[in-house]
Amino acid sequence: MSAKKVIALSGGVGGAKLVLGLSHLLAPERLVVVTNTGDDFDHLGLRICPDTDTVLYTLAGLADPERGWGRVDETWTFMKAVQAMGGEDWFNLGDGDLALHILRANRLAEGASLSQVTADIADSLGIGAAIVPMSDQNVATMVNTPDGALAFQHYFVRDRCAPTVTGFTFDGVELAQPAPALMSALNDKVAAVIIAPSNPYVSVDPILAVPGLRRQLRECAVPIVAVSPIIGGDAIKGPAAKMMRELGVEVSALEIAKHYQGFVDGLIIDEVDGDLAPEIADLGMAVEVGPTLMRDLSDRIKLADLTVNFAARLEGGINR
Ligand code: FO1
Repeated sequence: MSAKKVIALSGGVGGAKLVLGLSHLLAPERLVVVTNTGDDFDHLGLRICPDTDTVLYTLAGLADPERGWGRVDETWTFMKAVQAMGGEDWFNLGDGDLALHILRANRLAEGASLSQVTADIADSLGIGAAIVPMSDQNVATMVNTPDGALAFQHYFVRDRCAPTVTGFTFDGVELAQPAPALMSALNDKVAAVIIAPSNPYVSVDPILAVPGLRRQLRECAVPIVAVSPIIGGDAIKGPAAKMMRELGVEVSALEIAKHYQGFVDGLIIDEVDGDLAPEIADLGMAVEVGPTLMRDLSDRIKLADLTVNFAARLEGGINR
């Protein structure tokens, strides 16, 4: 795959784990990580970008290993003070995390774009890979429920994913354009597009909903491979399995394959799901079976290696 770029589409915690593996495998100038901004929202006067920040903290070695989001060794003086003054306290901003939020809010207020600010923060944290929010225009994932639509963080954090999900909309996406660094990556030499094992409905679909992006990724004419976030009929973290049940689809890697059918060239599924491989292949995509559970750094690097090699094997063999 030489010096060509690898474009990875990622949500938060699960996606960031594979991205970390990729960052150990590829020279920094070869890795372009496109982050979901559908989870972003304004809170206490600050622009919060959870998935982008999770990727930043993970690649900088600053992420809290238990929570997955926010910074390790965090302190919570700010939140305690907010609580004491009767402020909104359902969304936790640690003291160190607050520093990032204030720096970002300042830059945005000065007129910098989200992708410029993110690139500068990545640089300041010593991250060599390009971390690119999918768009500089605001997109807001809305979770539809029988009682109406909920803003994503209200659904996810405030209501702890309890409401029943009936569907999703990505408010503002029709006016969104791919971020400039993503546009230029698409025009560079690309080796592969990798979809991290992130929630397909609320982490990957918002990225693919940016007008023209799905087509532009296909037009790179390189293998597009996804890693299933469903292992053995369950999601490792987050509400993906609950969402699938509520949407009336089977919680299985086969359903992930159906979701990405027509867009991806290959899907990596876990060894425990190996018996699904023939049915997935019947959908018209290549299947790779391997260990996809990422417990430690070594697992992350191994899965990244499997993913990059799978894509490399598909190169040239793609029927487009
Ligand atoms: N997730 C929570 O479950 N509770 C929180 O209080 C919370 C705060 C938070 C602050 C900054 C940040 O970047 C992320 C934060 N997250 C929190 C995680 C985040 O909202 C979700 O994990 C993602 O949006 C889903 O990918």
